[in-house]
Amino acid sequence: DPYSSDPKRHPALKPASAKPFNAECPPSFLVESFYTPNELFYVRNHLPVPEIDPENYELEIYIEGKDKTRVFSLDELKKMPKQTITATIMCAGCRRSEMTKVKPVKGLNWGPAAIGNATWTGVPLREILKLAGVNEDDAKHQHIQFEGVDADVTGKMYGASIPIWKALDKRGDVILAYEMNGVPIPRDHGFPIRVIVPGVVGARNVKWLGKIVVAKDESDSHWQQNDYKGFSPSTDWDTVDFSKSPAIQELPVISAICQPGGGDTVQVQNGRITVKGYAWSGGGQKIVRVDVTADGGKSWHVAKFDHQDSALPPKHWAWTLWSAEIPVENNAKSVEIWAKAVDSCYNTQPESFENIWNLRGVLSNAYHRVRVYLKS
Ligand code: MTE
Ligand code: MO
Repeated sequence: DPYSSDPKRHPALKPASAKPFNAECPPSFLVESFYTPNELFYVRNHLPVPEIDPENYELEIYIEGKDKTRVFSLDELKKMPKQTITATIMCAGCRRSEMTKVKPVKGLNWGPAAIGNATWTGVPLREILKLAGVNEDDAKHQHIQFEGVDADVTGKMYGASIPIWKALDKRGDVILAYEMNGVPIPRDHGFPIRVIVPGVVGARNVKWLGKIVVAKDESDSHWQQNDYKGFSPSTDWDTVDFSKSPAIQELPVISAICQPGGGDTVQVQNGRITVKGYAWSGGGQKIVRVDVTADGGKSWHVAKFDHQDSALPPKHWAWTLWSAEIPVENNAKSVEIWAKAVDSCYNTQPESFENIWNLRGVLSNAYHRVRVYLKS
């Protein structure tokens, strides 16, 4: 069993798949802390968790067109000037289970908790690239490819890439992280080194980083080329052409109600119920407003921000935790609560899933709707 040396997980992580391990915590836990505890942070593994001896760890950097590779040990990386950022990481398939209700899609049945927020400490990628000899003005290099050391039975490694501007721009804040929330990155999240590409879909945040290639082209990995792309609702498995859609990088704005959960019974106090959730947008955009309704949009209530990072867009990488006290109709037995967020580009969420449905169930960011029962 290639998964026999996978780490032990917290019992609150309910597996969507056991081998490889994929799991999220109950959504209500997410709003308990701005920094998601490491042991509750969702896990999305495509392959077995590799066993890496930090003493012998090596990160290889290869620049296409040069005949030498540069190698860094973990010690060397840790001795370099470090940077800490707060960044939310989200899987492209977060909230896929709602899109599936329109029509089945292929993918793990994620709820709203395939997302987490943490501090990440490490070396800025651009410093490493400069040391390795990357020339910013050399137009023949357009992408930075990342390769994990996790491999399938044929020896193929997990891989992804990002455009080179994101890696070289000081404002991009891409780091080779060795700490998550102040401790060495746990094995499930990429020990000993993981690239953090803030504002960009989880899939490009490659864990167990083994190799970086400065290249003309995008990564040719399955996950860059034939997965993690969006399509029209009319595209089906007979007509899909993965080469025609760009790989997802920056994610669109999303929000979710985490407390109460769907089907919960809620105490009404002074004619109101309390609702809590998160909101986040990709590309370093900040959340500027969250609207909540309990009457199908006849009246919208602006949520209060319980925790928001002070960083300005387009460097606002962390989620916003919000809450709202919403009036409910007298003697109503149940209500449906909706939430939608607005980011600093004034982008907002689509109303329903019908017109954003796609065969992989990614970018599933329609209004979040939760039906709850009321107790007076
Ligand atoms: N990196 C490697 N090496 N192998 C993987 O399977 N999964 C990716 C990304 N990096 C993956 C990877 C995907 S799809 C996501 S959503 C995030 O890691 C999940 O990160 P997490 O498990 O730390 O939450
Ligand atoms: Mo993902």
